[in-house]
Amino acid sequence: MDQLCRKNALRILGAFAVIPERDTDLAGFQTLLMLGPDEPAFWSIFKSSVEFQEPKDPMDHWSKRVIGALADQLSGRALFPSDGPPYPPFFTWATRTQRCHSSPVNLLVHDRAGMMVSFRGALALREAVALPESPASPCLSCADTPCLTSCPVNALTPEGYDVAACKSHISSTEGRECMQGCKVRLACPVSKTFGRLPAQSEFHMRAFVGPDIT
Ligand code: B12
Repeated sequence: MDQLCRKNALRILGAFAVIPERDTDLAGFQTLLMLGPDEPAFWSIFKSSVEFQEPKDPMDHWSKRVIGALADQLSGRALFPSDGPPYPPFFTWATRTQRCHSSPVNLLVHDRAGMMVSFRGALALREAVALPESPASPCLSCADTPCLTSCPVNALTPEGYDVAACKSHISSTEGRECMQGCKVRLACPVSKTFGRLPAQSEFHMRAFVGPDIT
């Protein structure tokens, strides 16, 4: 399964066993796999795809084609974070894999991707899959907690996320550097080893801010 995902520049970032009484939207499936980009290979594969040329939501369209095909091949079902509102609960699902945890500023942190974790989709499988033990949250051994002090406008705090303050700063000249990737997410010691390319981070930040930025 991992090989199949990696051929498509995706990695299994975690999985959990479906609980029928709780996961009523996943009736008939036993396992949920959560898929994210295989860095740094992902960006060059995406850039050479037909979807990259599309003017709107090219990465979501790429994800639907590639993860949709994987689901067909495995007789499973593909689910996408952008399908909403209402959105499928990717944040909660991520924590259920026990490989993602809520960081001190709420954003997710993953054992290998750190706070740069993101999902391209999830695959619901009909069969039960043996799941490995999960490592503890990297935040438990993080002495400096740079995520708490790295946002220039203090938009990400334990109390929540000030979306307006974040957007207004990164749209201004002073906020240029944030366009290369959120400083909070990049400050996470685990994120530093993940290999996400600045060009890919900029692509996401542009999508987040919207078209009003030059
Ligand atoms: C709406 C949304 C946003 C909104 C609102 C966020 C907010 N105020 O909470 C906006 C547009 C602002 C946003 C921004 C970003 N988001 Co967002 N977002 C979502 C989305 C589509 C839906 C969340 C939701 O409402 N779910 C519905 C509820 C019912 O489900 P839930 O998952 O159980 O809800 C939990 C979360 O909302 C969580 N939560 C609580 N506080 C916060 C704070 C933040 C900042 C986030 C992200 C989540 C979060 O608590 C809820 C209960 O457990 C999810 C994808 C998804 N389908 O879940 C991505 C998602 C949470 N976002 C993600 C990302 C990557 C981002 C950005 C970093 C994008 C970027 N620039 O690259 C930015 C953050 C800004 C920055 N500094 O870089 C990632 C997770 C990243 C992480 N490490 O945690 C997700 C999972 C999408 C993905 N494809 O992987 N996002």
